[in-house]
Amino acid sequence: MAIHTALTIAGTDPTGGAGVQADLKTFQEREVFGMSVITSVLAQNTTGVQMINHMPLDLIQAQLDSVLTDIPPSAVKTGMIATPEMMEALVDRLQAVDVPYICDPVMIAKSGDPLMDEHSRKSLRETLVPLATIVTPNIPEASDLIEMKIETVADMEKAAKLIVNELGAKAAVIKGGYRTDHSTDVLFSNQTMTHLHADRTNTKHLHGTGCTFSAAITAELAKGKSIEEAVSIGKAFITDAISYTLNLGSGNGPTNHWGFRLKGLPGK
Ligand code: PXL
Repeated sequence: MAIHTALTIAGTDPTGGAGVQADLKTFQEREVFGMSVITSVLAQNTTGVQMINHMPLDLIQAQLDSVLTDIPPSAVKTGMIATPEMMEALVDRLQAVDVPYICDPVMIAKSGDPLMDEHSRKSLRETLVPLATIVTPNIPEASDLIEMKIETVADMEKAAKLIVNELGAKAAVIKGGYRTDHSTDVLFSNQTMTHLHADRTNTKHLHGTGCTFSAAITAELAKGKSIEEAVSIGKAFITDAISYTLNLGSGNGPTNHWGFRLKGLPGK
């Protein structure tokens, strides 16, 4: 049996709904061996972020070297990379690992707390995005990356195209979760535009949705699936994780990482 492995490079959430913890749970659910490099330790819960401590650059690099010299990942994902220095510290190693790389351009938490410093946005565009197999921004993040207002689905299409054609990523999926009318995601890959539809669930429990969606895509790319297949399975996975809500926490609660098992995924 082929063993598929995936590495997440990201920040933590002690309540387990977002960040590294959400990524590892999602990898496990998709039967991919999960590994992690921690960039920032956060004190946070469903009500917000209480404290953040960034790991020293040499410790981030040492964690990466520990993994990469021992267990090669079949795919790599980055989440919260808070400073330009951290981004620069990752570039050489990301270039050297010749596997799919999923860049989740994490900027703010669902609670509204900033997870990236102001000066990092330009660096993200210049360092990590050009290396990505796929970038997975929500509407505010895509807006920030390409410096345009995004209101309509046509704007989402334009943004996805620009992330590929101007910023140099291989593919981009703009997530529709921030819209109020429908949750259509827009994928631009192989010069083809695809719309992914899902019914909306009326819930405030959306903490970690971005991490979970991009981790599911990472797991499928680790298995050798195409970008289109991986995004389609990721969409089904996050839709079930949202709809089978757990109602945990007093604020914006986590998604249900085993939700898809309660219904089953297409093609599983
Ligand atoms: O989903 C964005 C995100 C990424 N990383 C960490 C987070 C969050 C959202 O809360 O906490 C550590």
